[in-house]
Amino acid sequence: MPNNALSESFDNGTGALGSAWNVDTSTKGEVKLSGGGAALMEFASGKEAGHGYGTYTVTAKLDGNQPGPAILLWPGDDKWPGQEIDLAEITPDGSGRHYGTVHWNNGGSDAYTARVYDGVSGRSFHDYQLTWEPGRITFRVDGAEKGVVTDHVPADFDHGGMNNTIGFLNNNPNTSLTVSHVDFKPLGGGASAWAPPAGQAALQAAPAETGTPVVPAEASGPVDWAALAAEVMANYEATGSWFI
Ligand SMILES: [Ca+2]
Repeated sequence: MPNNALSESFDNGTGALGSAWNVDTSTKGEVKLSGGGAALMEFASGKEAGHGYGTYTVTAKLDGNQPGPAILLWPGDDKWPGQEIDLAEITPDGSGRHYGTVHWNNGGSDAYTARVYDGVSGRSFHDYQLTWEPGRITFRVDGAEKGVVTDHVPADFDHGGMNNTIGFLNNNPNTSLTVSHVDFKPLGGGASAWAPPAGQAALQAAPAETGTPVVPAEASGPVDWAALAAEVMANYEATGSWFI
């Protein structure tokens, strides 16, 4: 599968994202994931599935101040621990802060580095953006740079590595994730023609800054999607299908 551009407005249900579980499509133009287990994802059918180098922009609203919602790029081969890259999750410290991560398989164990999106509040729509290019992943929110990762950046399928599929999860009854648009432009494909609708994600005049790496205090517990990913894998191994 080529590294195709994607623009999904959710005007027709879950649209281009083919694997859905407990997704509320009752509001035209958006999808909502809430409750203890909901997921929406492109099919992770192999290393060439999904997308590679380029810019991913997701207009979404995260509600809650506990881990639960995730905007993520799941490994194309559906194997975890592995090449998971997350555009947005909520920190486990009760602050309601959002952060992005780059995961890798460290000899069979999950390892990751995170960047906290300082100054970003939940309960309103933001444009969460990730640019994946050779040796560098840049996180932005509403156009403002929030962090850069240059270690453990994977190569995409076209460059000898693996692509990732776009996905959304929510696994906490106290949180929810509402997504109104997904846009992907391959690297070198030119500027995005799509602009967020007024009122959904007003650009914020936040200063550009580099996010703070999350250090072992947050790495000591089951932060992130380890438990969920294990469940995903158990289900996948049992049924051959991706679901939580
Ligand atoms: Ca929409």
